[in-house]
Amino acid sequence: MSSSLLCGRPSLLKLRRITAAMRSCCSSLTCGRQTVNGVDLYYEKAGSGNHAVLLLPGALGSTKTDFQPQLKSLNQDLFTVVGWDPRGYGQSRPPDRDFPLDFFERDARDAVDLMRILGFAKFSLLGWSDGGITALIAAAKNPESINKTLVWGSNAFVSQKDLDIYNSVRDVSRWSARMRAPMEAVYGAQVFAKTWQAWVDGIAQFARRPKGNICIDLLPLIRCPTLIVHGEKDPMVPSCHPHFLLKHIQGSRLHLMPEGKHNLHLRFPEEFNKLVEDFLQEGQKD
Ligand code: TYC
Repeated sequence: MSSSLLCGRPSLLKLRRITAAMRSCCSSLTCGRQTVNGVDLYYEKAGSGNHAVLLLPGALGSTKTDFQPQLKSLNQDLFTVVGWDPRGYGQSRPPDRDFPLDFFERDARDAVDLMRILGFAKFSLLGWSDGGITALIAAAKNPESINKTLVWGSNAFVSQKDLDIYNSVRDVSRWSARMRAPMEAVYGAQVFAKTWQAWVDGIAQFARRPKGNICIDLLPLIRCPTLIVHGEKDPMVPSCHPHFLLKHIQGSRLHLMPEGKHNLHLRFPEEFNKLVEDFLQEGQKD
C-alpha cells in the first residue's frame, strides 16, 4: 500500500480506498492527525519497537520532505518512529506559520505534548537543523521524558556569518529548481517564497540578542546521551556550531561525516540510519 494512499486529508472516496487497501495488505506506515495545544498536527508512524523516536524536520520541513528514508528503513522491530509536521508546516496547516521570538520553544512544547498524547511517556529525539534546535530545547526542558537526543546541522546561536548565509538564501527564486521543487510541491510557489522569507526574518531576530542566543542557556540542562552529527561539507551551518554544542552539552559526542553536506541523512541514508541505530541501542537492556 502506498503511503500517499494512507496519508493526507482523506475524502470519502479516499477513505473507501484506504479501507479496501488495508484489507489486502498491512503497511507498517500509518498517519494521523492529533489536536495539540489548539492546533491540528499531522504525523506519520512506522514500526512497533519498544524504543519510541520522534523525527523533527528542518525549517518549513515536513515528514514527507525530510524523513522518508528514516521512516522507511530504521529498524521497525526495535523502534517506533514518529515523524511530525510542526504547526504551520507541511500538512499541519492551517494555521499559517509565524515566527515569534519563542517559535522554537513553541515547537518543542508541541512536539513533547504530541508524543505524550500518542502514548509515549519516554522517547528519543532525532532533529535536523531547526528541528535539532527544537530537540535540544525539548531535551533540556523535559529531562524525564527524553531518552536520547541526536541532532545534525543545528546551531544554538546566530552569528554575523550565519546572518550573511541566511540573507544569501533569502530569495528562493535564486535557488535551483531542484532545491525548490520539494518545498513548492508542499506549499505552492508563492506561499513557499513568502514563508521562507518570514523564516529568515524569524531566525535573524536572534542575532539581535546578546551572543545571538537561541538556546545557549539551556544546553547545560541537557542530561540525556546526546550525539551531534555534522557534515564537513555543510555550506549552511559553519563547523563552529557543532563544536559549540559539543562543548556545552555535558557528555555529548561529535560524529563528523567527511562527505556530508546539510542533507546528509537524505544523501547517505544507509550510513546515517546505521549511526542512529547504533547510538540509540547503546547501553539499552532490551
Ligand atoms: N536551519 C535551516 C533548516 O532548518 C537550514 C539553513 C541553515 C538554512 C542555514 C539557511 O543559512 C541557512 N533546514
